[in-house]
Amino acid sequence: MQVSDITNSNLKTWLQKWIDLCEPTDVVICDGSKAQYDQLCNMMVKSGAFIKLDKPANSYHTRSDKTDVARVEDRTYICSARQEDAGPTNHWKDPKEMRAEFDVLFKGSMKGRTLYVIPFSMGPIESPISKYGIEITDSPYVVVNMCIMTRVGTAIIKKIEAGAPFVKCMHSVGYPLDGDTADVPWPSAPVEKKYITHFPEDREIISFGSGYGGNALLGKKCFALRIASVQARDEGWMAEHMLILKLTSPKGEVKYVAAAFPSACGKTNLAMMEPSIPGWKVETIGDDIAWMKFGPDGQLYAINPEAGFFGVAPGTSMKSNPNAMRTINRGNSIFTNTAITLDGGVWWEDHDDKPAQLVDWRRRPWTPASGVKAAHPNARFTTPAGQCPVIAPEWEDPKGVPISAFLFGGRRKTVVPLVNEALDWEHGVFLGATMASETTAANLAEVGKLRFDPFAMLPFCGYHMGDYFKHWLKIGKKAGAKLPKIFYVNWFRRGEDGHFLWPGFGDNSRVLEWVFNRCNDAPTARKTPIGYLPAEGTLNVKGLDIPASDLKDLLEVDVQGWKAVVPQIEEHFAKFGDRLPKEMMQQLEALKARLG
Ligand code: GTP
Ligand code: SPV
Ligand code: MN
Repeated sequence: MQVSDITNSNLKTWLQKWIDLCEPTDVVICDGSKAQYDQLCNMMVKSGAFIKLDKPANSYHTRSDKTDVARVEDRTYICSARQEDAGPTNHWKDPKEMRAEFDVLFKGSMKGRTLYVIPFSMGPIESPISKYGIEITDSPYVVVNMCIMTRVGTAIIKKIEAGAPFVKCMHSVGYPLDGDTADVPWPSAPVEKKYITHFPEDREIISFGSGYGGNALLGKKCFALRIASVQARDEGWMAEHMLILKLTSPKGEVKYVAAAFPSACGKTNLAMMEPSIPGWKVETIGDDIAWMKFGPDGQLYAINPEAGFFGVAPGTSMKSNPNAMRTINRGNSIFTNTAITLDGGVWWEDHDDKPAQLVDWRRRPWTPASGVKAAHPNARFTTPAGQCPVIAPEWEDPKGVPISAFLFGGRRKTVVPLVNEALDWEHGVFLGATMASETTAANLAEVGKLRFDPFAMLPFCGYHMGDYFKHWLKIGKKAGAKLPKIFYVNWFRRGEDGHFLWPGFGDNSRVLEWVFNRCNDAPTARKTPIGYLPAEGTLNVKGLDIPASDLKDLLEVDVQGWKAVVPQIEEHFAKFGDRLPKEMMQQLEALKARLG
């Protein structure tokens, strides 16, 4: 298929505009076929951008430029027509000025390169919850990753020709091959030239200068969260930074749970966990993003808009996440910024193997004595969701799965208990709005700093966060809605000596069991000033080797600690001015009163 075969004038005009501006040598429309995927991978092996691994099968390794290793929140903009619509938590640029700047930046930006057109669907092509996009990119790395992460195919162009709307996604690594410029294994632009921009009114994304992850795979955070959150607000549904899991009890009863944790805070791990408690089963629907709409029965139905996992590699092992290891060991995966072993495999910190020698992500020889990390902390694997051994059979069901519970959580060394159930929906929205977490390597900035990250959406909400809280409240008021119960969890509480109080990973099934029972109205909770906590002896700790004092700390309400948090919440809420829903201040006042 060629651009000249396209008849939809909206699509054709948009494509031709960028082709004319970027001046690529070639234009290729991607068809999502295995033959095209293999051909692009082989091409990158020849150019030195990819290394074909000996294991897993049909897998590749690549290393980014050392400056292009994570999302760049400081270079991410919401270019809404009015600045106030981007809100206090987003960077904003005037859309006209931004587009004018892009006319300069993109001029000739693809010289010497191929421009790829990627037609993709977020969600199963025929699902009423799914949406389509077209990504233009000059990065073959982006093409092959999009082929794993989304559903790529020319069938989407047919849908658009038949009138389906689509999100315009424009991407260039910003490294033209003009004059004598030689290509490099990972082309990108310096950080001050990087722009990850969103035009919410136009349902359009323009990204320049980075080839990494969410900066470049535009179906993921840019579309499925920032643009989709605006569409969801306008159309009455939800686009959330949430995993979706299927939980089956020993009696065979099924519930679906969605959980919002910030980047690198445990979504992939929880989504495919192996329960440590007998008889319980966890299966995966999605590990990063949930799109949810009300069904006729008043339930919220969720789909995973993605088709693959772009997971954090460091920390992943047979001990922490065996099902992720099994997924990637089935092959067909891409490893970015991990280390490689001398026998053609991959390695990262806390991997099961203990090699004596490696090549690190910076291409340097590495031994355990090197004193540096062999893999970048935000090294990632890209792997097809369909080959996860515990993927739920219904993971591609076009109608989605009914959600019984939402979990919110993050990394909190202190104060926040292991699990806490909201008193009601509005209190649950308050818990989401006041979520805070220690920052991780998923963003290019300081790691380990506590920041408010409402609903794990701080970097991903495409509009004013105060209006986003309002949207959550509105969802709770829908007539006839059967709302999920809301819980707040924290796997990352530490003791004074720094050790994790909770073993986490498979033992998080113990918390899921409590959540499951609470969804069936089990009388296993005690009411506290912050919400419902497990009543004495109702959290299943059978077979768990945990000091009684750690368990006590995990399940106690730290009243003094919460009182100290109140002024921080006040300061956090003040940012939203008159767009903060009054219910949030009422919730804060009620919390203060309950704390005494
Ligand atoms: P994104 O893909 O960035 O959105 O991240 P994610 O939320 O999917 O995080 P992921 O599951 O990849 O976990 C990130 C890190 O947290 C890994 O290094 C894990 O080992 C660690 N982690 C996950 N679950 C737990 C847990 O229950 N306890 C502890 N202590 N660490 C955990
Ligand atoms: C995240 O940072 O939340 C991710 C990785 O899931 S990225 O795709 O780079 O956004
Ligand atoms: Mn994520």
